[in-house]
Amino acid sequence: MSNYQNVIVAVEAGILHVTINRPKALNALNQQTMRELEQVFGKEYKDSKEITGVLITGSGDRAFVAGADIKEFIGVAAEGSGREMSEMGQNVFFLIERFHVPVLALINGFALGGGCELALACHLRVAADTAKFGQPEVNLGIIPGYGGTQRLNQVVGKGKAIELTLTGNMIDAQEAHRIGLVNYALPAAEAKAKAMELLSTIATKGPIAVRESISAINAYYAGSDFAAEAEAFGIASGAEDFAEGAAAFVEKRKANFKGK
Ligand code: CO8
Repeated sequence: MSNYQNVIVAVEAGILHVTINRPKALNALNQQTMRELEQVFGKEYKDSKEITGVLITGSGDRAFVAGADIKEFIGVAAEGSGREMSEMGQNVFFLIERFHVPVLALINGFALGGGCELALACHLRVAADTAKFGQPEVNLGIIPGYGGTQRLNQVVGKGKAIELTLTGNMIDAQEAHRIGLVNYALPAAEAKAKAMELLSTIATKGPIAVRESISAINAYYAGSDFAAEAEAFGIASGAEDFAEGAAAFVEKRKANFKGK
């Protein structure tokens, strides 16, 4: 097994458990973590017959994933490579979306920005009732860049996708369930049992049927324009407003945007 720093990986009874493990940063996705997810889904377990499903969650009781690592991203965006960063992240999440067995997100706390996008790239979402969801990128002067502009539309429809993306407002697990963002919202103690029940049920089905169902359902959305998202992300992250938005986050104050 590969040596991972920021994810905990274990196979139990045919289920691959992947835990994002940076609790002090609310499991924010830095580049190292993204590379490790790429290794897990794109190499180590790609087409593995040892597993029938994947459960992905966040370490600790506060966060699933609170987004891309804002502090790390500041320097990279300043170099003008926001578009490439977005494309790299999109490619990691494609590995998840196109995985040969179902990937279920057990959302145990904040699922914000890239964290909500990670959950959206999974095939199934089960939330603890303490979970909170949102695309708060606009508060930083940027936009979702890991597929959120495309997959939020797919999962909840354009009306709610636009509202969540433009307001940056957080919603709770009950509201996320009401709008179809998660399959289930349950008390924390029951959420994991539900997640395991779903994966166990699917494990009894024909593996080829499961794999081909994922592939065919994904095919319906083949016209989605992830390249447009990466381009738009590059424009927003290259603007002065993002430097202000990111500084405001680090300094724990409200951003003063100038539109340039
Ligand atoms: N990145 C880096 N550090 C983070 C992040 C993050 N996304 N979220 C939280 N942290 C850190 C905090 O800075 C803090 O660290 P420290 O103790 O050193 O100050 C620690 O985690 C705990 O967080 P808080 O003290 O802020 O905890 P609160 O309970 O007060 O607040 C919140 C919790 C509401 C979740 C708050 O932390 C927050 O708003 N976090 C940021 C959420 C956010 O904006 N996410 C979107 C990020 S942008 C994004 O995901 C874009 C995706 C596409 C990128 C494509 C190219 C890279």
